[in-house]
Amino acid sequence: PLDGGMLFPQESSFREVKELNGLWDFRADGSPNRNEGFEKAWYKRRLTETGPVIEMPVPASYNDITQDPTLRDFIGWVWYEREVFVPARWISDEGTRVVLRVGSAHYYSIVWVNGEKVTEHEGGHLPFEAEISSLIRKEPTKPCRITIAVNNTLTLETLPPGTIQYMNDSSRYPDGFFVQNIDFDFFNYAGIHRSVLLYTTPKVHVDDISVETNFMDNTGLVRYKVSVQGGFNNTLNITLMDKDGHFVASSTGSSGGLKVVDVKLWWPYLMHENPGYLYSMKVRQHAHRHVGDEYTLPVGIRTINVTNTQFLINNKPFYFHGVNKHEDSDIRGRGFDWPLIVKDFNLMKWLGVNSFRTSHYPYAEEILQMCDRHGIVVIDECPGVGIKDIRSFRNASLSHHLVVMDELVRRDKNHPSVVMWSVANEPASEMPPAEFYFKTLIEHTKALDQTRPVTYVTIAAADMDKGGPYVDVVCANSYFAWYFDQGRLDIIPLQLSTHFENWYRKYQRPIIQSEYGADAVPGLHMDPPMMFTEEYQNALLQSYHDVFDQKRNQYFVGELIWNFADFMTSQGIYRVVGNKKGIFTRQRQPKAAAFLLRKRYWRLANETG
Ligand code: GCB
Repeated sequence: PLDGGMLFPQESSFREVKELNGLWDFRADGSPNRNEGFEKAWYKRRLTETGPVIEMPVPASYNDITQDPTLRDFIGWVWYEREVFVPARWISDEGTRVVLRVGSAHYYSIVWVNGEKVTEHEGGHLPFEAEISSLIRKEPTKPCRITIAVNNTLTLETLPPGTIQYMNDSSRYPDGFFVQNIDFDFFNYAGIHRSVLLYTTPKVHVDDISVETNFMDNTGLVRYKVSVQGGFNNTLNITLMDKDGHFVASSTGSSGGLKVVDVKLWWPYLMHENPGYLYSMKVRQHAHRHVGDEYTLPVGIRTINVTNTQFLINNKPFYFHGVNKHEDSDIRGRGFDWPLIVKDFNLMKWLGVNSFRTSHYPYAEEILQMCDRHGIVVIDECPGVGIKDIRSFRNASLSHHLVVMDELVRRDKNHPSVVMWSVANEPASEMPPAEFYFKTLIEHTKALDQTRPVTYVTIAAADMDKGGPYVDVVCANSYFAWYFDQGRLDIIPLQLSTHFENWYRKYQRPIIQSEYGADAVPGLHMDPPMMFTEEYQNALLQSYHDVFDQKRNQYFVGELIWNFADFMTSQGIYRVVGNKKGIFTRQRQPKAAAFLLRKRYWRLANETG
């Protein structure tokens, strides 16, 4: 189990937050073994003293920031550094705990403060932190120097996996030439992707909170658990307030239940006129002669259940009409960007989207918080993508995958918008070791969270898929008339119906079309439709929709288009400057398909409630 909680940093009368975003000093370690930074201990002095640096924005992927193709395609360690003044009151008050937190960095990170290593973390897309209180008190008047080394090298044990291939044919490649092979379809953007923060808590502090919600008739129930660290004999007061700040219920102690009369449930957008209703749960901690602490958690009261044929939210059938996304945009790569996030929410609402999947990795917490508030339903996916090589099913890979699920559930467990976990995307689930792998992974995830269904997204056929017996909902991708039977739109009705029937007959589980789509280069037109034109994308979607509508009243519970927007991939003959299956361009302008989908989604919103 993980050591401690990972509450989203928050300001209160007892806590402060200081953002360290902006320009950092930066250097990629271009030495042949990529190891000069460690050999020469770059973290011991200022980065400017050990060689040339450039300015690098944080948060952002570093790949598309400069004009240098070697940095775009760089593999190995890059070094970030900046100095920060820590407020004197944080240093002088021994009762203040100072924490350094990185929202995410891809892929492997090591962090030093004033030359002393404070933490390291494996994996992008999830936060990590280190308490640095005693360190900064050693040299109270000096600015504090933060160094972060980040390595994007993927191996068979990383998530996603990858391999490095050395090209030894000296008649074709220079000495030391290597490539990184990956089996997933998006650019392996790297760097510090989310905010770096310093934040404080009191020494005795609320470390973690978990809530589980339920209701019966008009009465809601919030069961909670709070853990406190840094001291003994604490008193905990829990108060639940409604949206207007009115008192609803209270309790004391580290675990218990709160009863909510005349409960206002958390409903998805378009299902109810008050979507995304959130109560606030204020957790107050005080101990004799110690400063108190206070943390407020937004709480949505709702239930999730799955039957053989339905996905139920608050006991009502929910139909997913939504999108798959990426954290991806021009220049920033995967870097956190508020204008982009808010624009994407506005586009999703324009489309009538009620749900999305965080393909193919956990998204920023700020995005999930928006989903909570707006009532947008989320399938929360871990970075288990591109698991195609049989060696990626070995124990070392599985162990890391389990840890990633621990970290993901720890971070996202309290979001009402998250209704299902996806432990992987399109693994080689037809291979024999996949059965044990997915059985273990899914059981593990269910043990971490008993309130949400668990799935992985498959591309395998029902009779081949080894993990099928363990998922609660079948999430099936298919690319009929695209990767197979290219150009033959007429085969879709037959192939898609057969595919669904096979899955349902075998497992009697609800089915979601978790991906389908076609590339369209914006502005390319042809009628009758041809592949890569806007007309072909439209016609393909339309044929899929016809089948969805036939199955909708049976066991078919959702459709998620691939993809919301065009996104960057590695270079290859299948991709014309990235994947063009977006219904919006990468710059978020609509293709014809966006209008088709908008019409459909608003119709579905009216029909499915
Ligand atoms: C898939 C993958 C997705 C790709 C998509 C495509 O099945 O899950 O990551 O981008 O197909 O366009 O090939």
